[in-house]
Amino acid sequence: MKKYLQIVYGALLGVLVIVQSATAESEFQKVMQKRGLSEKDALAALKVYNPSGKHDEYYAFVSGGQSGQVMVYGIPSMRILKYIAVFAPEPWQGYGFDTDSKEILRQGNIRGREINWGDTHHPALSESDGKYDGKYLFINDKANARIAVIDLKYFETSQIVVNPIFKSSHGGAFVTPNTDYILESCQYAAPFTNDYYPMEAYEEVYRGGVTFWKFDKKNGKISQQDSFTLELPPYMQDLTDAGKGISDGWAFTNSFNSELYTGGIEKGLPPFEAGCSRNDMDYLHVYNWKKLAELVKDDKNVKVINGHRVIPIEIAVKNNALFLIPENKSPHGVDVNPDGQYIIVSGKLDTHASVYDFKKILKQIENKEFASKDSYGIPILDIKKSLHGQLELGLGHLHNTFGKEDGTIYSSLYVDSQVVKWNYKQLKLLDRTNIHYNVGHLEAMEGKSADPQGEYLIALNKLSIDRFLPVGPLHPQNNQLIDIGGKKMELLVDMPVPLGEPHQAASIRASKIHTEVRYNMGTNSKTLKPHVGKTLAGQERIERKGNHVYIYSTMVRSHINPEHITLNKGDKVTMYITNLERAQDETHGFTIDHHNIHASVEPGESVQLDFVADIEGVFPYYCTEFCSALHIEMLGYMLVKDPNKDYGWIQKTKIKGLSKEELQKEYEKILANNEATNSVIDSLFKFFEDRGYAKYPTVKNLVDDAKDQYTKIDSEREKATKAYNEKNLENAVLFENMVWQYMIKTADSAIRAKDLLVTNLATKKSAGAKKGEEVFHEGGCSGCHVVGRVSSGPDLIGVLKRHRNAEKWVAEYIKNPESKFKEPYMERLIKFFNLKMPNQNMKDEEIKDIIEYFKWIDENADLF
Ligand code: RUQ
Ligand code: CUA
Repeated sequence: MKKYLQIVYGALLGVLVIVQSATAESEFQKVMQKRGLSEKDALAALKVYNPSGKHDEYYAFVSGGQSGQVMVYGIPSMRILKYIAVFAPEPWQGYGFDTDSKEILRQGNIRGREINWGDTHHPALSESDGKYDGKYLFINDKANARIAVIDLKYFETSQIVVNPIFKSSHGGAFVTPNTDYILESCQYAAPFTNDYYPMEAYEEVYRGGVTFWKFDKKNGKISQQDSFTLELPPYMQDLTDAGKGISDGWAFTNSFNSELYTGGIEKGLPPFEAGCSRNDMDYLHVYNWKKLAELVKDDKNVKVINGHRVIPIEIAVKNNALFLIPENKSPHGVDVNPDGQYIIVSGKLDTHASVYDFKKILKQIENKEFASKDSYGIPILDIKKSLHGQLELGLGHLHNTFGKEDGTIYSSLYVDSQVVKWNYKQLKLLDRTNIHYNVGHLEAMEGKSADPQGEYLIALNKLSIDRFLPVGPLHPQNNQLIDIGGKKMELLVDMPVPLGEPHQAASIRASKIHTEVRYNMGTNSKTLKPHVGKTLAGQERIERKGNHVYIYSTMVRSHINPEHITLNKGDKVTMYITNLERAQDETHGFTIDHHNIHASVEPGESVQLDFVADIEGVFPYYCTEFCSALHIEMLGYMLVKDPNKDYGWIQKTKIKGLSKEELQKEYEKILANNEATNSVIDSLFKFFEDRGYAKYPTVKNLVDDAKDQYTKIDSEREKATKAYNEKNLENAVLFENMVWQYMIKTADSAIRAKDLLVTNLATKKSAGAKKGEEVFHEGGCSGCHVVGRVSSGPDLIGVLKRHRNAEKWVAEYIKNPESKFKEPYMERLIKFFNLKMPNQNMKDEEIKDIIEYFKWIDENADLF
């Protein structure tokens, strides 16, 4: 009998589980149905969805194309985290609008001209031993042959260098395995000097090349005087990659104009596109950069052009440092595999991918076994003897990225709109998937490093056509995330990119990036040194030297000091602003109306603004970041008067103020108010101490911030008391008001800290209690009930103890409130709150969960 019962009980339990999962499933299916999603869609959503607060596994740094900046998003969520301003002004970051960032932007001036945009193509992460180290990011500007350095501690551009001899550059930025050099190859050949030469001089004077930018990892800067260029024939060099592992010390650059074609469509000649693809073969350039770096030390080996050292072709050839290997015509990407033995060249106009074997290349070089020479005297290796093999992939093969398993590579097919997975060692096709549409670059996680991580792949598609809501003829780009964790590739999600053409992405495991949350007080974020205008609290001042006015100002929630600046028309103004905040994410922005200036001043940062006060008038200035409840009050006035004008007619107008008695009353009122607020703060601080808040770093940060605000009260209180004693009631009221402001700021952080601390301390909610909490909020209960406080309805702490047989009573009451209205206790409550609880039509299951939630509340009653 007992056994029989056990079986029945077990069966019942089983049914219960099934019923439960069936209801869960039906909820799931209801949503799927409503949104028209397949099971595959739902699965993809689960793979990319980050609930609030959950971080991504990888960062992707993506070139912003013609926007001239770099975009940062997270993988797998594909949510944009930041745009890093690089070659173009970015007003919301103050980039190009404050003096310090202008200095960076203006490092990119060319021949005295301001260039305010860039065509960013290839981001590259700094490497140690061929692996990404998370310290720096580099990016090229194809249009103006420039390279920028971005410091990944701050996600800010810290340097721009202009190539002194190239007029355009595509094959950058690519780094050597320890980031000794950043490689930048030229694209459209042109004379190295800045002089005019007709197209007829193409073969003789126009040149291509590769620049080796010397990078100093310690101070994070490119040293221009230690950099140099290898001269190359005008073959229109395209992409580049540095060798690693066994090919460390070498680098590879392909090209697309072995024809040396010069165009001339307007003269009736065939266009470039025809002329540059007439030959069957173009050249892969193979060169030994370590040897070149030695050669350049001897002045005899270099010619100096525009102040920059260039190693001529003949010198490189004479020293066995430069070779060519034929490659199928007009290739595009060139990628060295993780261990450095294989070099994969994309076909573009040929359906084949070519896999070169570095060991075979090196053997020919060592044996001086050359097939021929080109017209510039560069030895040409035999293609057959250099190839490991070729594999037919499809049409429009542009780029490659490496997978985690040995030999796996993913390639993009622009024309076929596909990503193919294959094995470059076995020359075997493994899988193929459609993308939307016309993919250029692609990036598997850390896929170009010596240590690829696999997992996900992004396809950077050039066209999106019908994928998104239409926004006019200019469509967004489409970055697609593909799951490559399994045998088959699975498309997960599309991400519209509302920016330029994002060419290439570089991805890195999130745990490798270590950013700062604030600057040391008074830092120039562009030099990371103390700012000349660093101003601490109490040092605010305005100094005049002739007609140049220097303003040393500070910003802190929620005021700007000074608040009045009076100038003479024509004054030159240098304004320094220091953000005195230490709290995470408390940025202030600054602008003065009508003066085209803007700064974003991050915690601890000092910035400089320069302008001329050349128009008369009254110009409000204000903080542009919503930094506190009193952000809108964070303002001041710049008043510019004309020194040659007579303003004598302006009468001082006086509005009748409050009477003494009224002021006294107001003063007392605010004192009482402050006292009440203070006791709330006291209880919060006591709560923190009692609960050992310091063990929780994020809570501690917030509490420190609260305490920091609180310390500012004393001096305001002193001023208030002093004013009161001097019978200046008006100021006494105002300073007490300031006390209150600091209390509110204290409370603001403290309440956030308390919520966080409570989450940390509370017992774990059961599944039912969790559900119940959701229902409680979504069902509208929280509209009247606040846990821990009497609000428009009673506090619910202890609600399960206030009635006999309370669980049953509360359940019945939620189910049908009216049934209890006549009970004497309820009659009193209804009278007190002047409200009757409405029937929210809760289901039994929901009511059960709410009661679970109430139990949890009672368990943690002392936390509220
Ligand atoms: S390139 S889409 Cu500018 Cu890297 Cu090939
Ligand atoms: Cu500071 Cu708004």
